[in-house]
Amino acid sequence: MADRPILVTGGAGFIGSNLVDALLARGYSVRVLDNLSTGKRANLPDDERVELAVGDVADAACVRRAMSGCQAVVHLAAVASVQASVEDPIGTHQSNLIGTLNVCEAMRAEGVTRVLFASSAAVYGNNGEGEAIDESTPTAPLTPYAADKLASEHYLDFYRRQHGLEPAIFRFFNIYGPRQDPASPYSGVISIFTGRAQKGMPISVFGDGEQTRDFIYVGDLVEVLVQALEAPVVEQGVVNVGLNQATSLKQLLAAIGDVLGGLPAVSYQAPRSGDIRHSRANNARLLQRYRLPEPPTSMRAGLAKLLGR
Ligand code: NAD
Ligand code: UD2
Repeated sequence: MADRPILVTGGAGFIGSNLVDALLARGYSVRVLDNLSTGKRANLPDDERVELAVGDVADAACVRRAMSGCQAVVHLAAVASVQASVEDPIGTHQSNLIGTLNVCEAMRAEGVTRVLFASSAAVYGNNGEGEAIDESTPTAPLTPYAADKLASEHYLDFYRRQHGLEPAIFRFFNIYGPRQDPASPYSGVISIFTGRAQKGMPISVFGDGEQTRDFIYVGDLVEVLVQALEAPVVEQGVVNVGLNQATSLKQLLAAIGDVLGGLPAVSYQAPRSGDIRHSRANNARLLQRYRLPEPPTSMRAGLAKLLGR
């Protein structure tokens, strides 16, 4: 039935709340399961079609209750901090892998088959550095965060083979946009740089600033997620989500300076341990299966939206 809600775990977070907005705009009702550890109620609209269930994906009974009556799942809930997983591998494992298993079990019990999963480019580790990474690039997770993302992918594939689930697994590269919380030191670099620049606070670059990332605007990402929810069938195989564009932190800072008309002091510190130097997505499979906005949101346009310019 069209009015059965879409379950969005982590839906009060950065990506999740942007997805909730896109789902509402398409007439869906949404149930959000979120423990508000980094997500915020304020990220969600006051709309009767949005139900917020405050709870933990590590709690099987809680996930089962949230799954009841839903038509599909977008599983975004996780401790999205590499550093936190290094410092507390057991604690973050509860959210980042046990949570995925609880989602799979609840889907099986409730007869829900479509699930979208937020994996990460982190599963590639340093493999493919300096070239466009495609989905056949061998995985080499370097942290508990990346290991739990990769393990989640394998569990979802088990539930596909054994129980008929239809997982659409996306390896997000670096997502930015409104509601990425700059307050956390482990938030995305664009949210930290723009948040500090707007307040005139000094910016710290970890390394020489020549490291590159494949940044994609959150609005473009959620368009793909909605298409994947509505696709008649889900093709097998994980999908990289990026623009196949490498942007260095120095280029990022220049773009921020252009949009804001200047920058605060920028200092260069030691590189962050475990940091990947270059990351760029071969997004051929993404473009083959889904449609990005034409043209995709450029860094300048994305920053202008983020900074309200
Ligand atoms: P976020 O921290 O804003 O969102 C995560 C949400 O999950 C938050 O609302 C948080 O409160 C919730 N959450 C965390 N642990 C939970 C638990 N145990 N039970 C219930 N809810 C819980 O981060 P985000 O950037 O929106 O990330 C969303 C997903 O995308 C995550 O799985 C993350 O690993 C993945 N991802 C993000 C990026 C990126 O660049 N932002 C890149 C790759 C993958
Ligand atoms: C990784 C994953 C990403 C996501 C994220 C979750 C890759 C390529 N990316 O993001 O998919 O899963 O983890 O946390 O695996 N930096 C500074 N100054 C700051 C903040 C960051 O210089 O104040 C640097 C940082 O050292 C890094 C770059 O900016 O070189 C990007 O850091 P990030 O935390 O935004 O994202 P990243 O790539 O570690």
